[in-house]
Amino acid sequence: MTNTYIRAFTENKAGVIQLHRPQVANALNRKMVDEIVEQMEAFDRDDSLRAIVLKGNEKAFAAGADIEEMMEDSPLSLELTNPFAVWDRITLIKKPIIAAVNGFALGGGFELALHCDLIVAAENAKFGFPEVTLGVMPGAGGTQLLTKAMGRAKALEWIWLGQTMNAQEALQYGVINRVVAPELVEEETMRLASQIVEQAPVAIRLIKEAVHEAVDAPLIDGLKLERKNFYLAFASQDQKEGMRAFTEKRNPSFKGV
Ligand code: CO8
Repeated sequence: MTNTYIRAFTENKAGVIQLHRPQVANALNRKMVDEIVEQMEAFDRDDSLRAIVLKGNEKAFAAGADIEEMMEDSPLSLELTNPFAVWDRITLIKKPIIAAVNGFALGGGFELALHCDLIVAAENAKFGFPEVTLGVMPGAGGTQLLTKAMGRAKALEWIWLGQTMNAQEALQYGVINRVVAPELVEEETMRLASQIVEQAPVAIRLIKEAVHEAVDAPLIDGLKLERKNFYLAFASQDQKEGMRAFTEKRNPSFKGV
């Protein structure tokens, strides 16, 4: 598929996806979401890459679903085309995904950031679900992911009121990871990515799976998965390398196998 609404490139073992519909604050139309997901999958399959970074521009990460594209939908057209099902594929991405958020992350744009594993935001970033002001509600994971991140009471308050939260509030409630000056967002994101890509990739992916399980599964299932993944890590050469490097008092060199 030719990309129309995103730019994709690689930088220091990270695959970078830049949302690129600047004339509409990166509003997400359906082709754009397809492009994002397919590019994430391509980066996930690429052995030379160890992390994925998603970013917008200075003004907006993404201002939500494309309202013009959506406004004439009917229940049946939505049911038959099932446009939001593609989002589930993001949850199958194994590599770490980091969002770099400048400006607005609203509606579907906030949902896209919440589908990422880590979020680095600018001090002036604005997060929110304005759907209620349009007579609808979040539809690509917002009610679930925000509630898992910040708890029921605050999530309901924010989604019901359609208010935006600033970066400090989002940080305080554990929704995002780091807040930096707007001009430093990309640098900080790439710095975080560069630290992650130097870790043992097999361990990184097993950790991602286990931590996501902690959010979604009963404790006993999470404990079982963690144990299985711990044992599985011992199938990797990187486990031998990591422990040998420790005993030899040198830095490990991880190969991802
Ligand atoms: N859809 C379509 N066009 C948009 C959108 C959008 N979500 N957001 C902004 N635009 C357009 C504007 O219409 C405007 O176009 P034009 O220049 O032709 O008038 C251009 O982008 C620039 O926007 P503004 O002039 O409004 O710029 P401001 O700086 O004044 O305001 C805002 C920026 C605050 C982002 C404002 O544009 C805004 O409130 N946008 C709408 C935000 C919103 O309501 N988002 C939720 C949409 S519903 C949703 O996301 C449902 C999720 C369902 C699942 C997700 C599937 C992808």
